[in-house]
Amino acid sequence: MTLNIGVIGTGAIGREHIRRITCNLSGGRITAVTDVNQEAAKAVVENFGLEAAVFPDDKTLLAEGNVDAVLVTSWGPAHEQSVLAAIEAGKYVFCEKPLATTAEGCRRIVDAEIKHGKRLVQVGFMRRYDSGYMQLKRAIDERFIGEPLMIRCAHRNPEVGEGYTTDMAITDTLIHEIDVLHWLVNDDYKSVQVTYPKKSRNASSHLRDPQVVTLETHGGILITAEIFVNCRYGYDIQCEVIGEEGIVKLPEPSSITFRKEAVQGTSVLMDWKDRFIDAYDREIQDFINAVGSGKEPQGPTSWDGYIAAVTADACVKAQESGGREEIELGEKPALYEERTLSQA
Ligand code: NAI
Ligand code: NAD
Ligand code: ISE
Repeated sequence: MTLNIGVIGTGAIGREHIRRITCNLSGGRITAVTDVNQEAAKAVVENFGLEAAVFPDDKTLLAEGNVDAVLVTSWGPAHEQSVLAAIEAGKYVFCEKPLATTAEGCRRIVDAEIKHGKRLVQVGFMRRYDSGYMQLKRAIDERFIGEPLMIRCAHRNPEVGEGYTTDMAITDTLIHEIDVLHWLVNDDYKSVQVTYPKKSRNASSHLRDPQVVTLETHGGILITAEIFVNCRYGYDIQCEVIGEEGIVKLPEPSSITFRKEAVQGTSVLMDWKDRFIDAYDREIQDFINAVGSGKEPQGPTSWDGYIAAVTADACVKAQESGGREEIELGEKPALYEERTLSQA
């Protein structure tokens, strides 16, 4: 069966996902689109030659569109409303991070899904589908380095726009580490502290950049994550796990080495679209495969979106207080307990 998909938000990543579903992946087609900028939505239909209807808003798309599932790729503050409307309409949803911009908003989504009685939502934490992170996960699960003790990571962007604010280093950027690291080590966060090194002159006047976030897990693992969004030289994601019996490190994206004009080197990628291109392909294909055969989505859940939001809230509080802030998650609802594909 071909899954009919509606897209809510046809900006940068909305267009990327439409491109991959239309040109690269199998089992899905775009049948409906909407964007607050109606011209952007119309342009997408034209540019990709889609046989898709353009709707004025998410509610109309859900009510009148020929859709089995929707992708929510609008900007973060609009996600909650669209995801709640999709759950109410009983449609599967792939929602880009963040699931909602507040923990309360994520909790409303979790509660709506529990009321519906079945998981419908997958959150776009694509790093879990990246082959490098998958290799790290396998090594840790197989106890290749014994017990993990520390994690050192860095999330660097070449530059950000004027609209990027200090809290976005957490809610927009670190949110990927927040999701992938607790998954990697099967542990929950306990506390966080944020410190600010010397500020880069390339950062806008209102932005603290870089920042160092120190997270501690209940199991005692200490994580230091550097966020540096005006590093200029590239889009660079680093992760090193230090264990009792060895160290495992995220592989660099594969690339030719060159010798030219007295330099021996390797290029560094500049864009998130390229760095995680395979992971985006895999996460969306996995979503299509599961829901296209009537199964619950198998990727990061609404509860994972909630964990990320609660943790991000504590990180933002720690940015402001300068002190150590506690992270309290509450009990995981039964709907989100681990299960195999055949049980879903
Ligand atoms: P964008 O600004 O390029 O696109 C967002 C689009 O959504 C715009 O066209 C806007 O008009 C539209 N929009 C906003 N609210 C809407 C609503 N209520 N209904 C319909 N359309 C709406 O933003 P971008 O970069 O595409 O980011 C979108 C989302 O994707 C964000 O949540 C962002 O965090 C996430 N993202 C995820 C990445 C990842 O690595 N997983 C990378 C980049 C973005
Ligand atoms: P964007 O600004 O390019 O696109 C956002 C689009 O949403 C715009 O076209 C805008 O008009 C539209 N929009 C805004 N409010 C809307 C609404 N209420 N209804 C319909 N459309 C609306 O942004 P983007 O870079 O594509 O990011 C979109 C989302 O994707 C964000 O949540 C972002 O965090 C996420 N994102 C994730 C990754 C990732 O690595 N997973 C990378 C980039 C962006
Ligand atoms: C963007 O929204 C992403 O998700 C990228 O992966 C991240 O590197 C960037 O900092 C965010 O703004």
